[in-house]
Amino acid sequence: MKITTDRISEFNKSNHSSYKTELDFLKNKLVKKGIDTEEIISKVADFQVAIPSWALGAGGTRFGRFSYGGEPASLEQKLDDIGVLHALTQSAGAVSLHIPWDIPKDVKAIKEKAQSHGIVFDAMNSNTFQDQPEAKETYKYGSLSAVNDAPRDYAIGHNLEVIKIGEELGSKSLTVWLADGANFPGQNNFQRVLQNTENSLKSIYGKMPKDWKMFIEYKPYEPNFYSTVIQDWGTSFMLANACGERAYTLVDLGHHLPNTNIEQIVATLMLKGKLGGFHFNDSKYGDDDITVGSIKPYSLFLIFNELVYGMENNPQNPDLAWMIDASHNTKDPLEDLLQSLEAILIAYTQALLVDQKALKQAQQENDVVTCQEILQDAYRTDVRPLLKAAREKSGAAINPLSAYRNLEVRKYLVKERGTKSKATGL
Ligand code: AOS
Ligand code: ZN
Ligand code: ZN
Ligand code: ZN
Repeated sequence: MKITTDRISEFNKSNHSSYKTELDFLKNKLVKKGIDTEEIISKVADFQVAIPSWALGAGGTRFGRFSYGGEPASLEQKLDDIGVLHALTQSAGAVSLHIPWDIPKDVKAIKEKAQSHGIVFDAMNSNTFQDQPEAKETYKYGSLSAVNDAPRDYAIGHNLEVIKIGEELGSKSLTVWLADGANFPGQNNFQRVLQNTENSLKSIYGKMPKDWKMFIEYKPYEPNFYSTVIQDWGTSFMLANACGERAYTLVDLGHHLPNTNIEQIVATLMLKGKLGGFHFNDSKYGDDDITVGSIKPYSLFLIFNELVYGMENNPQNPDLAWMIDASHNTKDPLEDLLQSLEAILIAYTQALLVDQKALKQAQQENDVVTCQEILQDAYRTDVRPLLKAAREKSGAAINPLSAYRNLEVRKYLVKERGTKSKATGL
C-alpha cells in the first residue's frame, strides 16, 4: 500500500482547515513572548525518528502473542509499513534493523524499497541474547562477556557480520545491547565478565569502519535478575571511553530503576560528548516498552528539555540517533507508533519553547519559583497546532491518526496479508 501525497493533501483539505484558527491564536501568544514560531515549525518538521523493524507486528509477552491482522511477514512488508508511517507524518524516515531477525535476502531490492519510501538505514542492532536455530555456540551463559572463548568469539563474529550487512545498506552505526549477566549471586565474577565485555567491544570497535559509531545500551535487569554486566550509564560510559571516540552511550528510557533522574543522565552525557543514541518508550514499572508519553509525559518533557539544551550548547556531542523502542499486544502497531511519534514531537516542541535566557537568569538569582514557572509554562502549552503546521509544511497528514483510520490502512493490510499474520522476528 502506498499513500500518495495527493491523497494526503486531499484529506488535509477536507478535514483540517479549522486548525489555522488555533494556530493563529497560539502564534500570537508565542510571538508576544519573543518566540520565533517559524523556526520552531521548521525544527519540528526536520525531526526524524527511526522505527525498529521489530515494532511493526503486535508485540507480546511470555504469556503469549495475539496477532493483530495484516502484520508484515517480511522485511519488504515492514518497510512498506514504515513507508505508511513516514508518508503520514514525514517524521519516520529511518529504519533500525535487527539482525538476524531481519536479514535482507536481496540487498539491492531492500535498498530500492526503502528508497521508494524515503527511508534510510539507521543504527544496526546485533542480537546475542538468543540462540538461532543454526547457532554453533550458545549464549546461555553470556555472549561478549562469556568466560569461555568460543561463545565470546562467536558473539564478536556476529557483531562484525551485522556491521558488514549495515555497510551494504548504508547504515553508519551499530547498537550493542547485551543481555549478559547472572541470575544468582556467585554465578559470575563481576570483574572478569566486565573485563571480557570491554575486550570484546574493543575488538569489534577496532574493526568497525572509520565513519561508523558504536552505541552501547545499558539496562539494570531482565532477562537476568541478579546482575547485568552493562547495568547503568556509568558502565556504558566507561566502556565507550575504553573503546574510543566513536563509541557512545545509548539511553533507553525504560532501562532505569524507578524514579531515576534520566534528564540528569542525559545532561551529564551530553556535557561529556558521549550521548549517541536514544530509545523512546514509556513505562510504569520496568522495561515496559509501552507507548511514548502514555504514562509520564512531564518526565519526557524534562528529558527533552535537557536534550534541546545539549543540542544547542554541546557541539562536542554528535547528532543523536533517535529510535522508538516500544511494542505491545493490544493496539494496532501502526496506530501505536503514530501515537509515540506524536508524543515525541509534542515533548520536543514544548522543550523548544523553554525560555532559556530567562531560565538562566532565574537560576543565577536562585529564584527557584520562577525556574519552575518557566518550565511548566512551556510544558502546559498546547503545542499541537505547531505540529500540525510542521506536518502541513512537509507534506504530511495534518492529523496522521485520523488520516490512517480514514484511509482504512489496516483494513487494506488485513485484506492483503490475512488475519492470522505473524510478524517475523521477535
Ligand atoms: C532491550 O531491552 C533493549 O531495549 C534493546 O534495544 C533490544 O535490542 C530491542 O528492544 C529488541 O529486543
Ligand atoms: Zn532499547
Ligand atoms: Zn529494552
Ligand atoms: Zn524498553
